[in-house]
Amino acid sequence: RIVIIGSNGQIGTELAAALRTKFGIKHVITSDIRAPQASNPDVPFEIIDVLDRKSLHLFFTKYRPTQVYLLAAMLSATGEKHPRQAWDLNVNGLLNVLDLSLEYGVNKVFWPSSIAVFGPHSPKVNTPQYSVMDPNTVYGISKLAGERICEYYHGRYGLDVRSIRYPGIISWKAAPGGGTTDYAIHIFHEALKNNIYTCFLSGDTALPMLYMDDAVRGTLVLMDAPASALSVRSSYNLTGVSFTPAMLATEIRKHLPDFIINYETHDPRQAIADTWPNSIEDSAARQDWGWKPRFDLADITEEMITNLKDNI
Ligand code: VAH
Repeated sequence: RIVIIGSNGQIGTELAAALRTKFGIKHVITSDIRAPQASNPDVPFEIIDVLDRKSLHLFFTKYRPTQVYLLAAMLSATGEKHPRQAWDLNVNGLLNVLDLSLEYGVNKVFWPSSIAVFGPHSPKVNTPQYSVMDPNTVYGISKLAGERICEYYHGRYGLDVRSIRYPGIISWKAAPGGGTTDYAIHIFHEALKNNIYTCFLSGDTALPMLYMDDAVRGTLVLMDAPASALSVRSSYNLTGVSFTPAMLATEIRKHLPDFIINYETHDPRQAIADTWPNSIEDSAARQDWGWKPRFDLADITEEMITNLKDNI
């Protein structure tokens, strides 16, 4: 059985769908802190608070998962508003899941890290797998700590926990949750609705990004790779494409010629984005498990506009 904790989120929603396709709907148990908006009686779902060890214990006893995907987290922008909660959820939630995965003999665990683990003194361009890492958001600090904990549980206890440093992820099916890269999603909704968007990052803020289909496919390829192939047990660098809001606006104008973008100049998310890499080097993932992105900026823009214009 496959268990997903945090299945209502932007990534969890699509990872759950992909896992159901792969393993069968009855073998994938979804869970989150509250019921999903559109609940489907055919889909096994449980309300789980990853910080409630007792109910988590009962959950593991009931389902005895062979694989666990822990997607519950508080992202960068929200985490700066609630730092203690972000630390607690992101770190103690991970520890709870790793301990129970050990206790119940779970075969494989997936836990997402983020390019937010890099900081002001990390190289900005083609940031390498191993690098100076001085994150200064609670989210980034918690993800860096989580990477160290995952590597420790693998090294000391042999737990097969695997991780990817996701860049900003762009998707249209489920709303993003409080991230700094979310402008790259909001912009499509605003462009299609109002033909104008006020971006909370400056036009020249380059960030590494990944289309959701690439992120989900990469996650499943990593989870299927033989353990012997994996040289990284902290978290793999991964990226699809790097672009700035200005570059994205130019690409959108190929579909919506009159689209206008404005820039806010004092949003707190700018200070967060300025500490992150402009681009990422992901050769370890390419060498160890054959990673290769399929969606470039033009593909992402085409996908987002095609799929959103019918929904808006
Ligand atoms: C965030 N979307 O903005 C997340 C992600 C690299 C960015 O971690 O916080």
